[in-house]
Amino acid sequence: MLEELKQIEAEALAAVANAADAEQLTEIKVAYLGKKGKITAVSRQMGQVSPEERPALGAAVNQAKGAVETAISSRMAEFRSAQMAAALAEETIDISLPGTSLPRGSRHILSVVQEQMEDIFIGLGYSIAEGPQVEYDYYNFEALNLPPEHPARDMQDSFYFSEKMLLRTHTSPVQVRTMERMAGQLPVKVISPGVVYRRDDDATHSPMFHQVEGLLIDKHVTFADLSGTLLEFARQMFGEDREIRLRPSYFPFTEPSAEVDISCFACGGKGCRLCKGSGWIEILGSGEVHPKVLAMSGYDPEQCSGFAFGMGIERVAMLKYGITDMRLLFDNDIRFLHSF
Ligand code: 2U9
Repeated sequence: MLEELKQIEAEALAAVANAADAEQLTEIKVAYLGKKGKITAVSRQMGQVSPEERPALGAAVNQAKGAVETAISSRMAEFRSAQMAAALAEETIDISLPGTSLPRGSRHILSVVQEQMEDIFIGLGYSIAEGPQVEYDYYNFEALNLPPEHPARDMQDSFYFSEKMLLRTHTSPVQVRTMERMAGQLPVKVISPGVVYRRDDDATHSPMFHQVEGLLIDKHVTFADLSGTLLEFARQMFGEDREIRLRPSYFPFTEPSAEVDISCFACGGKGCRLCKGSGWIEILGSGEVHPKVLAMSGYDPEQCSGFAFGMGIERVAMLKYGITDMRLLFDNDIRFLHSF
């Protein structure tokens, strides 16, 4: 049987050496080492051999298997590298051809406008403050002097999680938290950009929108500082020949309060469709921080004063880019988003 095995091995090695391609090699592998292969058949006859001869035959079968396997793998590697060399010889790459261009994304117009606004206030020495979107009733309302019966506190107008927690309706709580953290130190000079939530939904209101609010507290901060700051903002945002107009208004957290209009950048103030003939466009709300609001967060209204303002980023973006429906900003239609 040993003799027969030697012969089979020699036959297999010769076949491997003569194989013309990878397919033939695979056939050879099956014919000698497969389930019904010749070497496998010899190992199956182990039972018929005397116990004394068995170890020698076992070793010989393993040796023959190993030798044939090694020969097949090395021949297979030869075929593979020849195949690769042929493919490479055939392939020509013209490196002067233009590459395949990948579609490029663009930044959302709201992010662009938010960053423009941030840059203007950073230039005026403000820092950016951020805070949670899920807020305590205390920071969102109470610390801002909104009385318990104020309509904004109604379930109809705000999104509540519980009696004490809600989605912030403005970014003012970020400024309250900043005042607490500053513990009476001066100056406080921050803007808080971010998303806010109100139960509103039509062409000019969305249940989720964005604001930039600002707060400056220091010694001797006056209404003139507020007016000068907002004029500078209006000119950087909407053009250097803008004027602003302040109209008396009311907010619980500021006293006195003012709505701020900018001279229309479409007609220069003469009156047109954009400004509805008035020459002015309402852009933000503002005022001197209410003494109660200062005191509640650890600032002595006898020692310092402050101003605050707030505006909607969507409104600024819509005005600047002539967008007539706020919902377009949130529809995620790529044709709209790419158009800026
Ligand atoms: C503190 C004290 C006062 C922030 C202010 C406004 C006026 C205002 C609206 C503009 C359009 C909200 O997005 S909008 O609907 N905001 O008119 N916001 S004063 O006053 C503050 C903030 C924080 C501690």
